[in-house]
Amino acid sequence: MAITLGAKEFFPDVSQIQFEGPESDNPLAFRYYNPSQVVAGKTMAEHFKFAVCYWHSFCGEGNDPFGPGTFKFPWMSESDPIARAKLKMDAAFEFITKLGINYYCFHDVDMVDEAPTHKEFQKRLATMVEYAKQKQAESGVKLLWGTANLFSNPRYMNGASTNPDFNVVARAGAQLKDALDATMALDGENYVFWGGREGYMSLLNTDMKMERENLGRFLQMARDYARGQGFKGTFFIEPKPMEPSKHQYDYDAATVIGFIREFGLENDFKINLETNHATLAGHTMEHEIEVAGAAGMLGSIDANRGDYQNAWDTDQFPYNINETVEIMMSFLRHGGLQGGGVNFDAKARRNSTDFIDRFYAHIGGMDTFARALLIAADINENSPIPGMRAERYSTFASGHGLKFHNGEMSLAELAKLGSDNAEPAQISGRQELYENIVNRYIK
Ligand code: XUL
Ligand code: CO
Repeated sequence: MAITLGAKEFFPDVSQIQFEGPESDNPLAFRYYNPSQVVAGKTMAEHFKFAVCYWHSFCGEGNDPFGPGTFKFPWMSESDPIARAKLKMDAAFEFITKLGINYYCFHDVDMVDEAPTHKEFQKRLATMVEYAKQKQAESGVKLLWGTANLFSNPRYMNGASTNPDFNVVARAGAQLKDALDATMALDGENYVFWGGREGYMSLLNTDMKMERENLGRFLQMARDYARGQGFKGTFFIEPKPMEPSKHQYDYDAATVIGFIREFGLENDFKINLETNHATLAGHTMEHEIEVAGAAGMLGSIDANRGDYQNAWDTDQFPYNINETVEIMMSFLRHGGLQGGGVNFDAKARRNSTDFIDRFYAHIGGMDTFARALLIAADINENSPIPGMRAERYSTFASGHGLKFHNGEMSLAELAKLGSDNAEPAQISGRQELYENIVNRYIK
């Protein structure tokens, strides 16, 4: 069947978004994101590998628990599911290309509507994978990661791989295999597991040990299958503490690192951290980056932000410079992302009803990250902070401290030093001075 690519222009009022510098007053331009600019040894494009997510930008219509969607997508009037999915993909690739973004991410069911049977959905997905292959080749846009949506369909209400019914686990396996195949067919660079319902609502009816073990088996099977098919990319687990489950097994970075090691997944899996998931877990995003980075598992980022007054996953676009500077300081400290990129898992607000709002949202998010990168690199290269941090730990740089840190000291030796030495002098942590320096560099 012949495929007509990009026949219609969906956003004729928007041309290619360009870098125009901080003084520009053009709302459809970048002020800080200059893809070819080298910062801390890499271009901005290489540091970030920004990605547009299909689900928020091209599927979510803005419904919330109190009302239906407010967005009117131009392809919705098309009644045939494949024709509708192709129009949506045309619009998506035009949008991604006009933003100068090189990557996208999807769930299987974002590509095309679910079908009455699994076999029928397989056919639909295969058609859309072929179409996406051509759109990628035509535009140069690449797939950062694919994933299976194993949480929306009512069959997954008690979990997917952690479901108490093996029949549902098997159904999830069918969907997982197809999503892996789709990701590999599109040269996806990574594959993500976010388990929204891989947790529990009540411990009264839950065998947690069995469910966690089954989740581990499911991930091992995914790895073994994809590696057997020649997949070279990285698998990511995306932590989130709750929502939709009361408690999710992939609670936060520290929990996921333990899980990865417990189930022997450490050679193939890293972590995809999401800002609003970090804050739901009672952490900052920079805390999560430090935890993943220290374990060598800082793989990818789902960029968004929460709301300080609302304790749910609001998925707003990044906007806060101070917070993003701290994120980028941790990011640079750990040498950036391993395999992944910065995916905008973020949605325009329900009352931001025009498509242009999605352009503004991505431009703002990209500029927030770019500006924060510039500031963080400046702090690293020119401010007193790296020196102050090194000085703070200088007793471990040589002598007894180094011996202790390297594991070359017994407790008896440590205790003798502690007992023989005079009471340690009080040393200030100087937190307020650090904060003042960061603010001074936010220009
Ligand atoms: C949900 C979430 C997901 C994952 C992919 O909170 O972040 O969109 O990123 O399943
Ligand atoms: Co996410």
